[in-house]
Amino acid sequence: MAIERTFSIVKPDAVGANHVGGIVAMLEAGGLKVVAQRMLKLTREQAEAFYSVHRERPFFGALVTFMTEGPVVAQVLEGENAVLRNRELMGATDSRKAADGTIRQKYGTDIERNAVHGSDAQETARQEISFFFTGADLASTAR
Ligand code: 3AN
Repeated sequence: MAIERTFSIVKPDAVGANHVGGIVAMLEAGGLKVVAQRMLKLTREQAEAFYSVHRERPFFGALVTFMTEGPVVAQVLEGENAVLRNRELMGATDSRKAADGTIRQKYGTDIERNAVHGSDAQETARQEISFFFTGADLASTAR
């Protein structure tokens, strides 16, 4: 099994509701290890850049407003098949449709306020990790 890294964000809804610990507990119980983590409040420019793939979508403005309403926790997670494993633990994008036992079902509200972000592929994970973390942040966690 391949040990991978993926990128995760605990979104402002979940940080504001004090669910950071609960979410980290679910990630860890699911086999993922937090190897880097920082809290920050995204600027509008950062949120627009991070979600630039969605720039033309009708929900883009609302998504950026939501992601900047309060602090987020950005994380690098490591484990076997980490990208896919994290997607499984997160559940469906729309919290109303997410399966029982998933993070989005437990801590999210709807398709926008869905508690967590997780990379959708290894290449995206690499890009998203480098958006938020420097080599120095990650150096001490090298295996
Ligand atoms: P995921 O986060 O599950 O990979 P994406 O990449 O399709 O989902 O969407 C990125 C983010 O955009 C979602 N996490 C969600 O917050 C928001 N989003 C996606 N579709 C919608 C929608 N129809 N209305 C509002 N927000 C949406």
